[in-house]
Amino acid sequence: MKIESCELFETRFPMKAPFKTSFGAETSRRILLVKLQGEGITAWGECTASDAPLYSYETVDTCYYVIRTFLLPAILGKRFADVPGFRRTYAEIKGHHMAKAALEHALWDGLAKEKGVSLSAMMGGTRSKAAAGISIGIQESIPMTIDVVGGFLAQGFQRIKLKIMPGWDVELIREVRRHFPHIALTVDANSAYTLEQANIFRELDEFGLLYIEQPLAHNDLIDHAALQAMIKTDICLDESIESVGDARKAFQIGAGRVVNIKSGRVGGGDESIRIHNLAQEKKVPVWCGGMLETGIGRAYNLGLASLPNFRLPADISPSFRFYVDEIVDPPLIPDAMGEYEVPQGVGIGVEVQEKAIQKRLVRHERVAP
Ligand code: OSB
Ligand code: MG
Repeated sequence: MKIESCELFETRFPMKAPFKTSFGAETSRRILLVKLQGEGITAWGECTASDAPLYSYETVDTCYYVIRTFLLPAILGKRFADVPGFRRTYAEIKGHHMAKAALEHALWDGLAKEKGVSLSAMMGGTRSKAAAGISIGIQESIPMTIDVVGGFLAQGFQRIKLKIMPGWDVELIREVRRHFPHIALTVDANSAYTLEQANIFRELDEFGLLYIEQPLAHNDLIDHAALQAMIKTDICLDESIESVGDARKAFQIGAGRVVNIKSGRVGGGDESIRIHNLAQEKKVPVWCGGMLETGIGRAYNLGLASLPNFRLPADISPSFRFYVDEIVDPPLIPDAMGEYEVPQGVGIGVEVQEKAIQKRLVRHERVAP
């Protein structure tokens, strides 16, 4: 695909209810969308950065800046036959994975459209369905959490993930487990604890969790290894894995036994596949995480989640759960068994509704060489 122009759409989508994690609550979500065009092809990517640098150091504004100032000058006007060639043009730029991934995701969509295949086929996907799990933010009370969990189970979600933080952990999980003794249950601390609090994870050990996601800081691989040696439950790494190199080191020292792959966090689909393949070789299951994406990002995630070693349910809920606006057609919705059909149309397999994006537009720019 030849990159003849890039449009940046900075949007703000109101959320139906706040999504609260150990690092804060979001009540609306600023989302940066990118559109690449060339030789009759239109391709879309979604940036997974948030408003504030709480999940990682990247933000909507740092991504906008890095894309506009450094990445677009490297790629505009050039033709790319594959993703590795695209990545090489900006390989010297350190970090800023979410900024890079927004463009790289769009290139995957564009190349798949050029070849006339689905994103799933182009990435090496082998499944036509992906299991849906759900991530539940911190609620006001334990009884409210139990109601919310019951509601999502009734909708078919195959795995429940509860956000935890100090003071909202052992009691919560004890009660949820008492109500739902047999469900696939996980927790996500988003880095809220330190190794000194290992006793909390020893207590959580008794509840048969599928895994404990990112208990310690994003840069504490060694402490994760120490914690993993102290507890029975598998640790799943999210924030700690920013590259295949991080995954190699984590596996080498036993810092975790499961990986949450978020393509934005690792710089895109190419790096996601490398992590997927290494994990498969090491017999480590992976699953596809989420960053409250719109239908564009969720469609992309479904393509990725169709690869063979994505063996655990994904954090992919339908966009109507968070947003009043739907920006893709058809909307992506799991069936009553908690399974998504992996889109089989060309590229991301959904039609982007630009009018719906216009409604929530904050800033727009078209850049051409
Ligand atoms: O840690 O997995 C996380 C959302 C925003 C930031 C971090 C995380 C999340 C989620 C995913 O839990 C929720 C979703 O996209 O459905
Ligand atoms: Mg997480």
